[in-house]
Amino acid sequence: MANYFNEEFETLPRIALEALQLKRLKATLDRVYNNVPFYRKSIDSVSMTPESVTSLSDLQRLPFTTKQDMRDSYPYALFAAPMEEIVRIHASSGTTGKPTVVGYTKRDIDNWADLMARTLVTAGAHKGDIIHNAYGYGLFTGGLGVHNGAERLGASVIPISGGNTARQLMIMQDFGSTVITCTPSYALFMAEEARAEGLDIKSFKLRVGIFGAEPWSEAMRGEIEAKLNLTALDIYGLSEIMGPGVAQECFEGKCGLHIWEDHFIPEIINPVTCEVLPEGEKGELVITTITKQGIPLIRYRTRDITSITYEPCVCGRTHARISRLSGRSDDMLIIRGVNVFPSQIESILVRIEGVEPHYLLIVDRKDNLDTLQIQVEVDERIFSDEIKVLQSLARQIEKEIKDMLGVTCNVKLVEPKTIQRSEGKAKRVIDNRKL
Ligand code: DLL
Repeated sequence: MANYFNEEFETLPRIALEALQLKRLKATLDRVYNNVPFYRKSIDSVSMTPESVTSLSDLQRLPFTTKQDMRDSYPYALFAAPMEEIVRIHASSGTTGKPTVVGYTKRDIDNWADLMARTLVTAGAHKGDIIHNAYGYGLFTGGLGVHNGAERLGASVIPISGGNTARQLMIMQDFGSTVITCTPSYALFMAEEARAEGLDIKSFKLRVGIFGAEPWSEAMRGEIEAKLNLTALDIYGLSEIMGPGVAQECFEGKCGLHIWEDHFIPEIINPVTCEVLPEGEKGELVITTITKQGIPLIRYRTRDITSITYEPCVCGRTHARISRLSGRSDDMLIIRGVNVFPSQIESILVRIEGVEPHYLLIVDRKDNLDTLQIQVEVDERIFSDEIKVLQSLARQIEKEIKDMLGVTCNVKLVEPKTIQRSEGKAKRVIDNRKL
């Protein structure tokens, strides 16, 4: 039997869960229809009203909300509560232009702390744990989101934020941190730094790692678990919807992330045709928030690719599970017509002996043809081998990628520690075609 933070809501039978969703959806529609001109217009545009929604399936008749809609509403036009009620503002950096801004009422912050505490417990954390929170504090939701949840749970949280890795390691060891929260790429970087400093990170007290905010793979999980000697679990979230704690893999099942359906209604759509897909099919995750006051979003297109299952889970939680996020529909590379996600390449690289999970994909266009170069680090042992050995390893990787994914690439093996490390989200792709 799993530990729960809020057993009643986490194990709500589906009928009760759906009844609650409908009630909350209607209240949310009412709120946005009356407070946000954008939503009044979009709901009017399909000749509906909040009252005309009488079942959950009616949601499918409502228009989507996109990142562009959020940009067009910069900074506050989608807020559904007066500014006097907004107690916190976060923003996501985005790659171009202005950030996406989100506002929270006191109740939103309170719900977030509850959901994040639930998320931590789902990952196997409990009171008495020392949570080393290395997600960045600031406008990014990772740091403060995890922080408030850890306090709500009653665990001891170390608000270390990202950066200064040598100091992180010292504190982790001396303070006896039992849970670590950061991006998966930063976790690997910490392991590497520990090794360089002669520290045996495997003998630290870390028991669980809660990693997310960027795509990663099963192979990378194996690598992290072996290098840090802990159980690595996947956490999902996005600032537009709330921040970390939208979905979490459970310690018991370790198979898919429970999406908290008493606060969010998930749908999976075909990103091209926008039709809603059946259970189990891969597509873009669309989320409707049903408890938020500050900035509720109706059918928000996350761009994240996953599938959903309503199968019961060993942990006893009744909330649906989404599969590991395999990338974003807008991060998908199309190389000579073949669709490739960076995470697919990562899965192949990590399985190959001597290859490190630090890589960079460089896409270019030469003579109207796409080219893909993969720069990947190899370990010191391999790097000091003869040129012939290196060449044959590079050719082997090229062949595996061609066989598995159908794309031709050029592999360049680089010296250990030459690919830039990140303390937050890792940058894996440089697409020069867009320039
Ligand atoms: O990354 C919130 C967060 C913080 C989640 C800490 C987990 C842990 P944003 O900066 O708005 O918010 O970025 C959200 O990051 O749409 C996904 O594309 C990606 N992402 C987040 N979690 C995962 C994950 C935070 N577990 C965007 N796997 C999302 C893959 C993820 N991608």
